[in-house]
Amino acid sequence: MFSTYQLLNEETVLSYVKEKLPELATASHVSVKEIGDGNLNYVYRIKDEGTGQSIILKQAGDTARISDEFKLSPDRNRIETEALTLQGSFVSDLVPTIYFFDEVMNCCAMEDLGEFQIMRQALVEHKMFPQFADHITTFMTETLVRTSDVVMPHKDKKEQLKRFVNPELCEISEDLVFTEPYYNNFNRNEVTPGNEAFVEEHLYQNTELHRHVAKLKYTFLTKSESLIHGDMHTGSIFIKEGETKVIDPEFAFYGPMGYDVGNVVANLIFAWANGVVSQDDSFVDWIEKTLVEVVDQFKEKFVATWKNHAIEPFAVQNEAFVTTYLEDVLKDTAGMAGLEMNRRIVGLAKVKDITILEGEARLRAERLVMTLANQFILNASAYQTGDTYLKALHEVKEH
Ligand code: SR1
Ligand code: MG
Repeated sequence: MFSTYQLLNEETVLSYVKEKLPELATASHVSVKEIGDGNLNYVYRIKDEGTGQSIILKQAGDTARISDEFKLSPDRNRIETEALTLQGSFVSDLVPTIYFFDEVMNCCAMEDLGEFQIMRQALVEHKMFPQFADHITTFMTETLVRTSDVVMPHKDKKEQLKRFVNPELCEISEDLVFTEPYYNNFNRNEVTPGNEAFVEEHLYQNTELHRHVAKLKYTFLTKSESLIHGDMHTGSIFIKEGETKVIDPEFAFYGPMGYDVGNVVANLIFAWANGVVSQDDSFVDWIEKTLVEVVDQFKEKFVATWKNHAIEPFAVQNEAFVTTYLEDVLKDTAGMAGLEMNRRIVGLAKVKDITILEGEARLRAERLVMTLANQFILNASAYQTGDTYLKALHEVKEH
């Protein structure tokens, strides 16, 4: 019945999973609920109400859920499945388990992370997770260093790179992250009334900034460094006390490591800006501590992973190479963080940490984010430690 591709709905999904998973075919009451709240796909929770067991089924359509104007190959579901499988081979505790992938229907079934919460929502509620920095830095260093030329035989890496060519999803980022927020002639931008003059001066008319943004865009286009997640914001992270799972790597491709690390930094800063304007000092303190830990633990674990797994002769024999390499990754990180920050304020895909705020609080939070973003982009090589970020946050907060 499902031998050709069709977009499932709450009715047809039940017949589909019963065909795929015979154990569900005999269950007396199976419930289905579409629970997707992302921009691209359809996500169903399928639950055997008798046993209480459930799975998640994720299907890609041929347009983005957020808007038909994005025509996208449903092959992104294969990329997501293969990326999760590969990441799971390095850090099985930090990703959901995949049960099956169906290349005809462009869907995959995976572990239901029912008791977890999407991290962005948890941060909007000012919840704190002391182990997050440890978990996310393990995820990033393991997945980024171990898929790079430092660790993989170069020919194997090139083979893998082919499997992760992801032109349409990369194009979304090229447009939404690297281009549109810097010009006022893109109708997908939406500037909050009250911040128009700020955006005009600091983003749209800032040719010196544009020079740096162009350089970062070309880093994204050309630096096939590692298999990156490609969309590592806090909406792509499930979290609960003591556990973290990174989901949704459908934007994965061989790109610059700093894009992932920068996304994590940027999304912590959205939560920080929310905390600052809401005057929640203990939440702000936790975010600042976490940001410092993310940068510093990333550095430490990067070196350790490199030392444990490197096979590239220069990486093995030249002690100083790792330091030089890491400096570049951290420079990319700061620049990419700045780009993610500006685009979430001005561009199409905004973030709840900021949009939930009202009036002057939202305007101030946006200006805090854009001010820091431009500093990170313009002076990217200065951000080599957690403390350099902390200093920037404190200065802009006092200003
Ligand atoms: C059209 S997709 C908009 C955004 O949602 C995804 O999660 C990516 O961040 C993308 O930029
Ligand atoms: Mg996503």
